[in-house]
Amino acid sequence: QEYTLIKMRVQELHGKLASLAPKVVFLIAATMRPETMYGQTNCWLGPDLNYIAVEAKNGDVYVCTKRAARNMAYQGMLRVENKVLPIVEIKGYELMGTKLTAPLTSYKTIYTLPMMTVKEDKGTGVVTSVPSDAPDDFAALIDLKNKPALREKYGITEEMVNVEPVPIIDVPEFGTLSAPSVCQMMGIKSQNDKEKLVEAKEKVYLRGFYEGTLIIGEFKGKKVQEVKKAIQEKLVKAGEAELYQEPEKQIISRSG
Ligand code: ZZB
Repeated sequence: QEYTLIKMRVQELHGKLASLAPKVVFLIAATMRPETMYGQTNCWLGPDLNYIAVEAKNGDVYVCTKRAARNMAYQGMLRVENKVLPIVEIKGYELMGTKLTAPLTSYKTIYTLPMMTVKEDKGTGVVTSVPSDAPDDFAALIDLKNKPALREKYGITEEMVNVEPVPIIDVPEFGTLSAPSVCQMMGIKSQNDKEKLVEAKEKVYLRGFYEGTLIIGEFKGKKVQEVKKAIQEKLVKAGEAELYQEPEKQIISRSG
């Protein structure tokens, strides 16, 4: 599994992250869809997951799960190789509402928000949200917009969820907002509609990849299939992303 790791820069270091100043700190999101970064509206963290901050090769600080940090250490992405030295340990809920700067998106600031289905054992435990093209993201965002109690629980303000899906890819039949259209067609109203969301994701994923055309950015008018690699390379060259491999299966040690 090859992921593109998207570097989302933390704008202000608060709470447990304050001790990291003056270092530059990034939340590191793992994606299979670098071409959708034009449509990022927020970043998802699992509120109850454990995250750590580790020193990257160039002295910056990366925040992700310990499991992902270990993989990064073995891939030579961290200052210290082959082992994990956490500088800070922090729970997802302690990072909610963090302001981030992310590449390619038109939103100058995006916020970290809670998503209950973020998996600890996949990617980095940090997920970039593209509600235009990912039904899971669209459903989770709707929940936060519709449920004040959910926002309050995690200290999320209305301003933080005041974002709309951005049309970035045109898909035959689904239009330029595939995830919202498919969610509407299937009657998906919340992230709790789990079975329907699996089906929606499959539909949107396949059609978006094979038949989608970008309608934004320097590759506007090109097929997703043809430009995915170029967008990934462009992000890596600009220092805004890194490549990361994930072993298919691995033994997860509890001690770390
Ligand atoms: C941006 C994006 C845009 C994504 C999209 C999907 C879609 P897969 O193919 O099943 O392996 N993801 C990454 N890590 C996690 C995690 N720890 N927990 C939950 N979700 C995670 O899924 C890879 C995708 O799952 C990644 O790509 C990421 O969301 C999410 F338009 O990043 B994606 C129809 C899907 N569209």
